[in-house]
Amino acid sequence: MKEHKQSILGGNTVSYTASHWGLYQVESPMSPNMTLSHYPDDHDPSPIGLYLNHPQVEKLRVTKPAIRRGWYEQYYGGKGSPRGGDDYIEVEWEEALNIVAAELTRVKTTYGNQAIYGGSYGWSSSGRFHHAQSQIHRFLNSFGGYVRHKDSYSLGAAGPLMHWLVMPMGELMTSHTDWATLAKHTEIFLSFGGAPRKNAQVSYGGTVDHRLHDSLCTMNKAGVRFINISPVQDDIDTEGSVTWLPIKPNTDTALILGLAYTLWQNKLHDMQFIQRYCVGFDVFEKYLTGQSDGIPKTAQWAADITGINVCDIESLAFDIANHRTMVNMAWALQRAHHGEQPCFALVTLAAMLGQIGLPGGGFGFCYGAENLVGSPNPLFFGPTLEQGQPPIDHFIPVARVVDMLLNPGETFTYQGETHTYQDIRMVYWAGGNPFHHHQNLSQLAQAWQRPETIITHEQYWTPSAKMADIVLPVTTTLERNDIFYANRETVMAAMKQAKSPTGEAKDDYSIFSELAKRLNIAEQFTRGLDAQGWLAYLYTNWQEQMEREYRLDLPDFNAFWENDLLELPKGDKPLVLLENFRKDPGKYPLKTPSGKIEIFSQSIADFNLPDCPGFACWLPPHEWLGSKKAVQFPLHMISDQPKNKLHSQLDHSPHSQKDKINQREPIYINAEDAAMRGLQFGDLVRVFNQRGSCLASAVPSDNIRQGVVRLSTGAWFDPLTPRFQDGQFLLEKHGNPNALTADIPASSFSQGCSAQTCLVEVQRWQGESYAVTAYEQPNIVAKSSEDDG
Ligand SMILES: Nc1nc2c(c(=O)[nH]1)N[C@H]1C(S)=C(S)[C@@H](COP(=O)(O)OP(=O)(O)OC[C@H]3O[C@@H](n4cnc5c(=O)[nH]c(N)nc54)[C@H](O)[C@@H]3O)O[C@H]1N2
Ligand SMILES: Nc1nc2c(c(=O)[nH]1)N[C@H]1C(S)=C(S)[C@@H](COP(=O)(O)OP(=O)(O)OC[C@H]3O[C@@H](n4cnc5c(=O)[nH]c(N)nc54)[C@H](O)[C@@H]3O)O[C@H]1N2
Ligand SMILES: [Mo]
Repeated sequence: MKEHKQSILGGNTVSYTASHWGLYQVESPMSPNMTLSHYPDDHDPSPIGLYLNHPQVEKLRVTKPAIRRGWYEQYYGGKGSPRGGDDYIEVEWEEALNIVAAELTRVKTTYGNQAIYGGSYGWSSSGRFHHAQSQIHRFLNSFGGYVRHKDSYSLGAAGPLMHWLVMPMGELMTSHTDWATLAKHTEIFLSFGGAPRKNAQVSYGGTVDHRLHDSLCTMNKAGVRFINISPVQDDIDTEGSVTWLPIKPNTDTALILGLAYTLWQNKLHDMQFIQRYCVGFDVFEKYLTGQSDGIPKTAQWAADITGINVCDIESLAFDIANHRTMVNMAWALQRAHHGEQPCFALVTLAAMLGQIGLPGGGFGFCYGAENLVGSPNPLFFGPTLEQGQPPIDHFIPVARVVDMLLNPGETFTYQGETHTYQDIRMVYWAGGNPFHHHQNLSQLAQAWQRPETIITHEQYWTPSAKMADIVLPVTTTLERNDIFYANRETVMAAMKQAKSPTGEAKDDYSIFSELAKRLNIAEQFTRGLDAQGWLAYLYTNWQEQMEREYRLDLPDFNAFWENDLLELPKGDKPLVLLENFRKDPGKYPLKTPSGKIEIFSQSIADFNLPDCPGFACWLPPHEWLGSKKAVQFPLHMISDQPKNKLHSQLDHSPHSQKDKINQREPIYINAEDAAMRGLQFGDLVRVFNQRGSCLASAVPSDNIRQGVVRLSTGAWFDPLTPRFQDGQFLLEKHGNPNALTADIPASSFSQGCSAQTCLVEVQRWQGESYAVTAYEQPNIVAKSSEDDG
């Protein structure tokens, strides 16, 4: 067990809490002087979590159950107003819970469980028990089921795809070659989309040691050459030189085809590797050489599409063939129209180089997306709350939520199968912010008028809370006990309550337990346990399983809880992705249909989908810098992950606020593009396209390719008019890129989110400088005697 870190500081103890940004120390827990500080062993701690309890953050807490006036009036037989911009009536918990239980019962008996959408996508908070999605899914399964979601916004195309090509995405994420092996063996680190330090602040569940920055610097000192192919220059920081090839967004597949062609033309591809470990190269080769479509995918062909110089492409192909090369690719590339293609291309290129399974060679997907990737520590499993067996089997691919709400009864395809959208009457959300994460938010606002009831559990008055009918206030991580565990970390921690709940906030678990009592499913849902009982149960199950499978001698729950930190074994040998497969493909076959790497997937080809043919090919996205639409909207907008927060979480904290300019999110624009538009640092601009518009503050920069702008996600959605009528044009005041993105699936294969495919124009804003109102609470009124009559 880790040395007991509990210490006496001015008479007060230290405990721990965790967030997706890391483990933090809590000094003086449960006292008015409670403060958060970095975990001392973390080499590159993230400041994001230090603000969890800041007064500016607390100011926006939901403190009491609140019901939207229009819905409340309708519930009691009145006419009621639509969603968006409405008042909220605060009610007692008893009334709120009775109403939610009655609504759940009404919807279930009138329409059936398939009328409830409980997908509830979102990152919520870290902690193994109070994981909002697991809680809501377990609850709704106990209640007879719900329409769920599959996959994520993170990996909407790659998630459904990678298991056909090489290995399931989840396994791939946790089995990358470790950083030290890269420093020792890699000669060239070629990355499509960098390896951003800002993104590696985050790791699902948390981390005790942020490794990316030190690791990249070590590789740099070891002499690794870095080549970054990206529309932005600064998404990889090695404290040394990095060659930047500024590519047109969404054209990486064409570039990789140009590299592949150059390898093929010069016989630099490893046919022995391809023959022993892959299937389908012959089909791809016909396409590559133009035998099947008349177009050889030469370096010149790729240069014309990507904007990268032909000599650079050719010399890069020679370089990567003649050196130990790690080819890395950001997930952002597949969050795009035809997002499957860069995934195919990545695997194909790495297979042609023949270094998969060798130390320091092969591919990464993705170093930099999360801190987990490249961890040298052993992979175990964590304590997990079972969500229960789904009693009904309806689902949507997660990003198809608007299509589902607007088109009940219509069909969609997914991995070659056809399914039907259910007729949704109730949406129940806990732990996500759809008015942050979804594309084309004005369309979502319209689709959001369709269901009869929308319920959300929230900590803060987020844009999604303000679009819900019933808002139930929930605790933050600091206000409850939980267990921190994350993959390939060396410490597990007791996350101890650090402060009392604000207002009347309750845990998601206790809300669902109260509802379960009213719905006669308490025994199934709670198993008679309170939250602390569950922690002991989850831990003990885990401890026994770990002892059985890994022969580890672990403390019992009470000892773990008392001691705060539990040390898990560190990695002591190099990890190499697909090493065993390379050593013996017969003994260690892949989980693909052929057991080998599928450069061409016959299974996917048999689905007959024109937008996903089954091998790496260049399919132009619906809009990009080479398309006709670029005449009207000449800038490609990248909406990447924000550096000062996790998605929309804590956008209201001073840490996020300090980077806003005149209240708005900065939009980075190439200095020449800015000059052409007469824009200077800090100018208020309108970013627009045919779908919507938003205000932002211009930041001219040489770190971004011409023709590209970067507007990070996370600024709380702040429409000028909160109630959208059909056809009304959106003006968003704060700089939320999803005011502009298209809600178009990556393809009919995956139906993934395609946020990175988006053209816009930017102009100086001459109109009124509307104040940002995203951080204002809705108008909250106390209940009057007329309200329920
Ligand atoms: N344009 C564009 N859009 C994107 C992306 C992009 O690259 N570009 N990226 C996409 C990606 S990869 C993702 S993962 C999504 C992220 O989208 P989300 O995961 O929906 O975003 P978050 O802001 O993390 O939302 C989590 C919400 O849960 C609440 N919460 C936190 N803890 C708890 C809890 O314990 N209980 C309850 N009930 N609530 C809690 C928080 O207050 C917050 O409102 O966004 C996607 N959207
Ligand atoms: N601080 C912070 N970290 C996070 C998150 C967060 O919200 N905040 N979110 C986490 C989550 S949920 C996820 S899924 C991961 C996402 O990880 P990613 O999807 O990899 O992250 P992004 O920041 O969207 O994009 C990474 C880089 O790809 C580049 N890029 C974009 N489009 C293209 C393209 O067409 N071609 C090329 N070559 N490059 C391109 C962008 O310039 C950007 O620098 O990040 C995680 N990390
Ligand atoms: Mo994500």
